[in-house]
Amino acid sequence: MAAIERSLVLVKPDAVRDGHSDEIIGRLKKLGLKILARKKLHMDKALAEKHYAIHRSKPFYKELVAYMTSAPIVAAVFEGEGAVARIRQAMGATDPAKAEAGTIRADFGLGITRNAVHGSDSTATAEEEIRLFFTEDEIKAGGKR
Ligand code: IDP
Ligand code: MG
Repeated sequence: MAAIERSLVLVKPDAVRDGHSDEIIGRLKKLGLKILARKKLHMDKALAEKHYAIHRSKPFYKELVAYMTSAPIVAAVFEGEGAVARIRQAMGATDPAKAEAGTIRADFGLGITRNAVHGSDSTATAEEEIRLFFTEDEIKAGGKR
């Protein structure tokens, strides 16, 4: 049996703008994962730079930070057995053009930067990312669902 894990999911700006947040969050809930907190927010540059710090030296970093701060996103904390890998699988490959049919990125991604969704890539980064976006009180209270 896989361990109980938490993962941070972000619905990216275009997907929020186009009204896909509930569908995307709903697909992840259908995996049997529990949602511990959810809120809509507009990321500022400092938050985006912290969240994507690992990509600071990549050629796409500036564009990525500009994109993620361009309009509101929806952030959510999921919990469940093997949540990190199961969410990554449901998301599909980073490039929507290469994502498997039926995955969130294949269905809603508009390009490699505008790829609809973020999901933590390990349990360690999940905990770091969750702390950037949510206070413990928000998680206990369930945030705004
Ligand atoms: P991931 O989101 O699938 O984990 P990462 O490699 O961690 O992919 O990249 C973080 C984000 O940066 C991606 O979700 C995507 O929005 C953007 N990105 C990644 N690679 C590229 C690229 O080659 N060009 C433009 N944007 C990219
Ligand atoms: Mg990543």
